[in-house]
Parts: sequence; structure tokens; C-alpha cells
Amino acid sequence: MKQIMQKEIRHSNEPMPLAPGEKLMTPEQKFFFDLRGWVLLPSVLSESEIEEMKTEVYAGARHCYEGTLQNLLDHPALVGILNEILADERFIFDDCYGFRCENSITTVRKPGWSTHSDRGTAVPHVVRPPQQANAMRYQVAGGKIFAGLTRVIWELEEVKAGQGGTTFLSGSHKAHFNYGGPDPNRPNISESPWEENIKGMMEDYSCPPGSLLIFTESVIHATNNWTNPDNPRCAVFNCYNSIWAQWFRLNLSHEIIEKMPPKRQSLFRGTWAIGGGPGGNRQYSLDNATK
Ligand SMILES: O=C(O)CCC(=O)C(=O)O
Ligand SMILES: [Fe+2]
Repeated sequence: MKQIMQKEIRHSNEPMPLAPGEKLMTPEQKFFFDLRGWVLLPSVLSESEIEEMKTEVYAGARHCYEGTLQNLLDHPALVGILNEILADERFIFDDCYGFRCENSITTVRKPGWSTHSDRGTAVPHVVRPPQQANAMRYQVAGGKIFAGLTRVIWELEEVKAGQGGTTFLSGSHKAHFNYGGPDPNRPNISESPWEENIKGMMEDYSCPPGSLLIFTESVIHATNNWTNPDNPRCAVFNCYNSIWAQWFRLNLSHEIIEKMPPKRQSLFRGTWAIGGGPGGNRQYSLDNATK
């Protein structure tokens, strides 16, 4: 029994397994992510990566599970941050990630694109209101962040502030009071008497192509009209979660996952921790897939 436990849970005195290029989240990134609920890493991808990935999205790629886009799933610039905000370090191993990927979509928004075609997320919203305990909620305890459902956006074209990037009500992932609407459990600010004031306080960002934006889905955020006349928005939206929690149904075929490198496959393993035999839940297989 002792032997099994040793394999299932990494000792905290063992060094964090980091692959080449992976870095720990910096104290500055941690400070601002905790304060605002989102963090931007500008210019993460190389020119050639950006060109290849943009070509794939413009050619019709609907998600980033295949092609060069697949490298975004566990990009070295992302892994250290997700380790910090989504993983228990005792469950991070050399052969599997300590977090899961549960959704990926791409978007192309041409100049003039309007939220009329995507009204749902144009209303400032969250996964679940953060004022009550729930498994998707942003938490900090014992000096440790757990960001709940986390969204990662790769901007493959330039984004200019005020011209259509995602907007955030910074700090709202830690709000204690609801948004003033009739239903405190509603996950958006619709019918709030303060709707315009809330929208007026929302922030966005400018960034070059190849930038990485990470936010907790507990921070109020919204989709905006793309008014930038110079280029479309071309972005990949991926969602991550704890290895023990799930929001999205994955609907990703085994044929796609089995072609990935084994460690990347572990992003799609089943959502459970203990009881599957020695070693715990580390390997993806047809029988151990996120449903
Ligand atoms: O379209 C956007 O800019 C934001 C989308 C959104 O609401 C999300 O990723 O959760
Ligand atoms: Fe959203």
C-alpha cells in the first residue's frame, strides 16, 4: 500500500518536473493574475509559428487538437502557469500533466464583425457567480491559487485596445456581492441596473500577434465587436481545469488523441484521482478518456 501511495502522489521535496523551455510562473505574473483575474504574456510565439498557425485557422481549423496548432495545448510558456494555478504539485509527474484540457475552439472575426452573431458571450458573464462556493470558482488558500475553469486565448493577429479584444472587470473573480440583477445566481450581468457602469469599468489589452492571454472564468468578461479595421481577430480559445473537475463535455475522438505524444494525451485522461491501480491516473487510453 505504501508503495502504491508513493507512486500516486509525488513527494513535495522532489523538484518540480519541468520539460525544456518550461518556466515557473513568475511572482509578478502571480501577483497580477490574482489581483485582476487575467494575465497577458505578449509575443510568446515565433514569426514562423504564427504564420503556420494562422494559415491553419484561416484554412478552416475549428479547434487546436491537430496540425501545428496542437503545440498550443501544452506550449512551454503555458505549462508553468497552469501548474501554478490549476494543479496540486504532488500530482504533477514527468509523464503526465497536473491539469486537463477540456475544450478548444478557434475564431476568425473580420473587421466589422459584430456580437449580433454571438450574443451569448457579449453580455459580461462568468462560469458561475463567484459569490458562492462551487467547483469552478477562483480560490486562494495557503498561499496557493486554484483558478477553477481557466480560459487560455492565443491571439494570432494584433489586438488593439478598444477595438474588439476580450474585456474584463478586473478583480470581479473575488467579488462578494452580486451584480444587482434580479437573480443572484445568474452567471451574467443582464438586467443589472448598473450594467452600463460595469461595462464602463471593463478593461482590455493591446498585444502583438502570438500573445497569450490567461483568465479565470470567474472574472466577469465579454466578447466585443471587432472594429479594428487593419486585421481580423484570429484566435484560439482553449479551456483547462483541475484533473478532478470538469465543466465541458469533451467530444474529442480517440483517433485524434491517440496520434498525440503520450504526455500531451494525458491532458485528455479521465477525471478522477485514486483507485485505478498502481501509479494513479496518469495515462490516457481509450478506456480512460475524458467523456
Ligand atoms: O469572445 C471573447 O472575446 C470571449 C469569449 C468568452 O467569453 C470565453 O472565452 O469564455
Ligand atoms: Fe466566457
